Amino acid sequence: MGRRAILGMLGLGAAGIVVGSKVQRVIAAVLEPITSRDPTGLTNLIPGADRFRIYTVTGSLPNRSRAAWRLSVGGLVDRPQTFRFADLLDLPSTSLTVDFQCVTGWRVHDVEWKGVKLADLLDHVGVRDGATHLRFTSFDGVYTETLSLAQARRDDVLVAYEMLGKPVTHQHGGPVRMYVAPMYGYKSTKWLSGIEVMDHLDPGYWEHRGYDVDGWVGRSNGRDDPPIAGA
Ligand SMILES: Nc1nc2c(c(=O)[nH]1)N[C@H]1C(S)=C(S)[C@@H](COP(=O)(O)O)O[C@H]1N2
Ligand SMILES: [Mo]
Repeated sequence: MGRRAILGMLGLGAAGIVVGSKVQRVIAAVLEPITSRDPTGLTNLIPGADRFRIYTVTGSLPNRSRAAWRLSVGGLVDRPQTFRFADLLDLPSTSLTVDFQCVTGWRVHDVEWKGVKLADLLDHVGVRDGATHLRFTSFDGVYTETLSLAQARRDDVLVAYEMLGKPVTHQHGGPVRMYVAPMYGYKSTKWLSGIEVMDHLDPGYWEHRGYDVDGWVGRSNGRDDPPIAGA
């Protein structure tokens, strides 16, 4: 890789880093492009203490308390609702321990997640006939994602409020983020604030930038590995 390319990436990497030492900045900016096959999250990444990298496409890490957090669920549903954090706790909780994998190649094994199955939340509001897709929005104001209704109803898709055995931190997209276990990390919207049930597909942030809408681990974005057991 040419010096110019590395310098360019350094500039790109450093631009969005909002916490961490100078040394971490350099490590993040230099190692990531070299070990990656693609640029998801290349801008705005911070090596986390828990083996995750912290991604934010906006260059900042929104911080909202559980008390201030709201999730609006609307579109093709019988009972549109703005959920407060306590409303989530009223729904049955589900726990999963599975790997987390970013499409750029890093993986964290055996991450504990807890939250509400998206399927349970959808049953609570009642999905109307004609619905085919969901669109997720973030209170970072920029990020979007999508799932088909069938994907959204899987048992391993959570509206998550605990991660790594504790409340989802604001760096990781708390107080509430999506966790779509069978797909690459970009499908799991951080700082979740909206879910709209729709009758068509509206591709998400990274999908407008070339990533597969169906982001199955091992079976998308040019990967032909067998899917990871349990993921
Ligand atoms: N709002 C928002 N959600 C996001 C992202 C982002 O930049 N902004 N990055 C995605 C990507 S590419 C990955 S791999 C994971 C990273 O989660 P982490 O920052 O908790 O490690 O979040 C996903 N969800
Ligand atoms: Mo990612």
